[in-house]
Amino acid sequence: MRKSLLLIGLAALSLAACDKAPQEAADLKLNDLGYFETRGVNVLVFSNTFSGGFNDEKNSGIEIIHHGVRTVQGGAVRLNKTPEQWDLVPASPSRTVDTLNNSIEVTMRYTDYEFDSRVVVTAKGKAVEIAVYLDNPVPEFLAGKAGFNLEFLPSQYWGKTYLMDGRPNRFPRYAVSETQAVSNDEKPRQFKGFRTYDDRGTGQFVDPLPLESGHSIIVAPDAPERMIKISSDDAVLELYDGRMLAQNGWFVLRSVLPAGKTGKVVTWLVEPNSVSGWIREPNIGFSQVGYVPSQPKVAVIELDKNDKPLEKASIYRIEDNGNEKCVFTGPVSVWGEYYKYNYAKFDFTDVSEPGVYYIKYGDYETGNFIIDKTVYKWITDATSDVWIPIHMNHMIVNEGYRIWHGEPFKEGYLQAPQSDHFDLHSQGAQTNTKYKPYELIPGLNVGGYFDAGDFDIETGSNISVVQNMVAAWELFHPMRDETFVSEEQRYVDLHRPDGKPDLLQYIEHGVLNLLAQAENIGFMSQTLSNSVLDNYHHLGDAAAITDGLHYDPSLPKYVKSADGKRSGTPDDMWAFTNRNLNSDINAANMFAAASRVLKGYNDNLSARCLKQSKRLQEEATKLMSQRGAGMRGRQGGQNFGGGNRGGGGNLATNLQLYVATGEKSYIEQFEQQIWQALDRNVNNTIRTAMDAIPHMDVAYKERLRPYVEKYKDYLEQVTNNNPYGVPIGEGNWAGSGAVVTYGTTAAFANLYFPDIIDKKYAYNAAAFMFGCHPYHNYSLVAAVGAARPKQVFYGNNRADFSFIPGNVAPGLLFRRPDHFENFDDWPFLWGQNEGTIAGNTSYYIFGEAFKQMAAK
Ligand SMILES: [Ca+2]
Ligand SMILES: [Ca+2]
Ligand SMILES: [Ca+2]
Repeated sequence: MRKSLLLIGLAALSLAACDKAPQEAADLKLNDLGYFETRGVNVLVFSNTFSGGFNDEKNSGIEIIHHGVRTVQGGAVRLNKTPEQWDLVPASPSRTVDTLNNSIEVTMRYTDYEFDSRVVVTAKGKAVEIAVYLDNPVPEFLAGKAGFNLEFLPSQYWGKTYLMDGRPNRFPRYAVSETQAVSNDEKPRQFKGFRTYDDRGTGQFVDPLPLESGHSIIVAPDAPERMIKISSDDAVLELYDGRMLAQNGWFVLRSVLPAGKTGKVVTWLVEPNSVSGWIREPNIGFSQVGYVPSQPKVAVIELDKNDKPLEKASIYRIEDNGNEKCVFTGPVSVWGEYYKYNYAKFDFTDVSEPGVYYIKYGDYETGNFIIDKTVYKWITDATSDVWIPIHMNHMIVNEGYRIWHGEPFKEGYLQAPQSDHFDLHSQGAQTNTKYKPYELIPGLNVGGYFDAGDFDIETGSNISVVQNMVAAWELFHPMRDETFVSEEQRYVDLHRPDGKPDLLQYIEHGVLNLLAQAENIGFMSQTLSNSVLDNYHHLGDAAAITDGLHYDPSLPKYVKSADGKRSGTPDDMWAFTNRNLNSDINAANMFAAASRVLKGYNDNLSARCLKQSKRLQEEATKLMSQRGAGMRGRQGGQNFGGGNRGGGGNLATNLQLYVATGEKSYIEQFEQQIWQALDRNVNNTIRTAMDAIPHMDVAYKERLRPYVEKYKDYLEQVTNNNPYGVPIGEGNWAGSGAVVTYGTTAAFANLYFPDIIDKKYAYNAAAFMFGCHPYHNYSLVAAVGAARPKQVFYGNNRADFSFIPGNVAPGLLFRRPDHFENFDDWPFLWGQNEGTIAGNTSYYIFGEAFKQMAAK
């Protein structure tokens, strides 16, 4: 099929003989939402700006959503041939939509170089003209460097062909083209002056050379849904492969801006092919994990606005002789519009007999799913047996024949000097510790969990990890033992029982690092993180990030001392020690809880936890009252209720300390605070309030009832907000975390108040996570969902287009103004595909609570 299309495409272009050129499509028009639109083609012009938290997030500038897939982005004046994440991005101080002239104008500014430019995009029939204007010539340093760039998603173009001035070629599957080494003096400044590369003492950076150049390119003539024609009379088009510098690079088409010129300096005509009469295939959302017989079962069908909803859909059963039989046909009810698509629902709750089924909607058949009371039994195992132990820092982690990583950061952590950072941290002028900048802080290279797709210890995340695990232990006592953990050997072996419950070992491992911080720093650090950007973006074995040798500035860079213990390479990690009292309070809360759980398992550690809990609680409370009203709780009402500070401590901490110590003063303070907090915000506080139920009397639970009723109103409101009935976030980081939190609280509310809170809210959350969501219907949890989990995630093995089992993707990323997206062939967009240790342990707790609820 592919081959014949290719032949026809080339023949049409070169011979104009058997003419199968695309049929005429309607012209591109500027729509009410401020982008250019025709059937299957959306051209967005800075609907999404380069203002994300992490510089170039590959989500901005001029973008093309081509037959439902955002295959092109990054259209802007850029300073690099193939921009990396930390290369400078332009601010866009103004954006003007001119409906009269069918055009959008955006100004761009690079403040580092006082360089301004404008881009005007105008609809011209089936194409857009992109024109770059300069009011002043390109600054001298940027002449020959600054250009207009447009980036193409590698996974949607590799293997496909292109024609540059008629010369046929193919987009490479892997980056193997050519580069040159150029003096660092010629490199445009990177984000905050950091450098993404280690030049190994050469004084040179790597500069990619073009794959092709010319005045006209047709990309993907062999794939009508991806075909785009681009031409320029006044500029040369150069095609680059961004993966030569960074695995997350895209194919880049660019034209250098001419030196010394002003006015209209570069003009491109860009014509994305529109497949005549194209209608996006329905996305039939259902739970890939399956359903228990008694639960509601509703598929959500996402439809192109040009599609007509069918009246009925059916359920087929796969019988034990392999035959397929229609067992249920029911009505499809239209839900309505939600952003760019139409939605309909198909309720097949009546199908409850255990078995293997699939959904048939018109000609579309879904993958199969199971109905059985056991389907949720395994939903947390990949997370607990594989993802969590692989993220144990300062350990060797083995699985069968494979070492996931060696022992990282053997040289320990240095006191951070005053500095900025690339992962949203900084170190102030004061260290607040007894250590001088660059001095080794002893004892920190123990325990703890990698943050996410990176390898730092985010203290806040690690605190919530221990809290999540303690909660899971106390509520569910999972005795699962599939992991061997030896802190003495610093060795972890997956799938090897060692007679100890894994969860207790994981709590111990988290606590070891946090205690080391409290004891050696005196309070909680912000983070233990990379000191240099050129090893922050590491992909692969965590033990290879640093050289394992203490940094000795008296040695030349790249040189080891004679005894082999020190090196002149400044790669040691840093501890960032700005003191955050909220973090200390959270840690006090966590240490109290951990102390309780570790008692009888590791008494020494338990006692140290309790000691640090009390000390941090007292110190932080005292310092807070000294700082007075200037100090605002940053963690929101749940963790730091306003108005309670004078009373000392926060809600959740007081509860934890009461449970740990039995001291009445803590619970009295908790009781003083909880009702006010519930009055202020029931949705954020109800979970903490329910956590107290096992430790309080019956009257307490009864007094909670009206708040649970109020919480139900909120659940109902969310249920009707969108077709999926869960909170759907629209931030730069997609919203799975909020869905998991929503589902967890709803599951606990059902467990404690089954007469008020129905199970359906938590079922909706689970279905969303397991495939019933926009864009595609894959399970967002790696390796969970028998038929079709997602296949790529932003883990530390993302360069292999793989995943770490049990990872939970942030999921459906919202792109302004109306597009949800989750790439499953391109792992590198963290806002869609990265899992975090805090998020994945929240999922673990959700899964445990949900399993209990479903089993009841
Ligand atoms: Ca991080
Ligand atoms: Ca174990
Ligand atoms: Ca080192």
